[in-house]
Amino acid sequence: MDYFFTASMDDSDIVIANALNDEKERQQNQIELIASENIVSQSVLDALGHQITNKTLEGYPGTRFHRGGKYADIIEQTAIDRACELFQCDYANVQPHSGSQANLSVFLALLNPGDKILSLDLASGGHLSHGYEANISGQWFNSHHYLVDRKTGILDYEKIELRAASVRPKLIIAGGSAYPRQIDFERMAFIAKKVDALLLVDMAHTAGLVAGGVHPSPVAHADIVTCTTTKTLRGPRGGLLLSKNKKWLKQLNSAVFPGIQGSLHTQIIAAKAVCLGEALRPEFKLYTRQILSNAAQLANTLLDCGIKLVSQGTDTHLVLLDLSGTDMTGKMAEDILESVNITSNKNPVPFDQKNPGKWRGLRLGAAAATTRGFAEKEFKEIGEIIAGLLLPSEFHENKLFLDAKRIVQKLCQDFPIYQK
Ligand code: DSN
Repeated sequence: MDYFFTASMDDSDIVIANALNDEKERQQNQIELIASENIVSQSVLDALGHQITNKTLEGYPGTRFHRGGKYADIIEQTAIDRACELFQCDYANVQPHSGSQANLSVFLALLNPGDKILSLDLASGGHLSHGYEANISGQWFNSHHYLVDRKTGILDYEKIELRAASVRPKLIIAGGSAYPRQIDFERMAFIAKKVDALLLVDMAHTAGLVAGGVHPSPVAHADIVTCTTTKTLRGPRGGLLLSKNKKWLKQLNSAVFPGIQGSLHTQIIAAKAVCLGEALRPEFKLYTRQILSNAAQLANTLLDCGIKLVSQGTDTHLVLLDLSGTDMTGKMAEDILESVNITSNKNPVPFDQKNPGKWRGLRLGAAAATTRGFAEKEFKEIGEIIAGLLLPSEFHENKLFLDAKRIVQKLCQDFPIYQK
């Protein structure tokens, strides 16, 4: 008997082998503009596919519940040390399986069911795991939200301060998944302190930019910082917990394990260690600088072509198109872009409707296409294509579509992700 199933996947599981090969081709031939995506290095992939996936471990390095963890301990401790060096903090937990799990463990560590939390409204750029009714955070906690300014699309700290004073939350959350501007973390910490609340910053989208030194770090200001390793940080799918000091170490570690998670995903922790090591290299700073420059180019091109943007631009990797006032919804826009091999996602704009089918926003991000080598010139071309396809045009529509498809194909061929 071949208990080991030694045959290659092509021979043993053609359904999954074909889907995986097709996915690789899709990535090669589409321009990825989903703001939460990136393209990981071969070393990250090697860690993800490593035999260490076979290892079961619970607990933390040095205090495990299973034997055989000598090498996994080296890996997890290295990931912790690198996270602390990269983000200049004294505490890191590298076990959360995702950003949402990282947030949930903060809630378990610091809150009791029914406590009040105050976070950025979803349509203003917040995140489901920050107190939305569809998420456990909205079901177990008494959640309230603050908004961006209706006119500027930018956070109004005086209004946040007033809201905090009236809600008196136990926890304030800053950060989200579709706010294109920098957040004044010092001001948010001041507001939290004034009402005796703790401050959690979720820097899932900007962690790589913070690591690269091109975006202010929340670490010195927040009680706890969470992030994913996936997006601008260019690592595996997973989360991190960070804190400037060890004040919450016991509560946070116990909240992750055994609070909400069981055994480690050892292969993911190895991949996190690799990505954190990559982010410590000088080239990563250059990479993050290029992301910002590319996103600014994309935003300026779209504005020049007459597309409205939430907050009129960006300070980050993220650009949010505001299609209100046109006949187009975000869903229609993502369909059109996908038809020419540009991948994006619909998103609410501030004060948008609740129904995702009617959202008026389209979210774009520059991190993945920057990884494949695109610079300002290519982002200008992409911006012009997007504007041409989304704005009413005097050109013959079919020609516009065919030209866009041809340009995208050429860009993908000129900047391959994978060698054949
Ligand atoms: N939070 C989701 C996003 O921003 O797309 C997934 O990471």
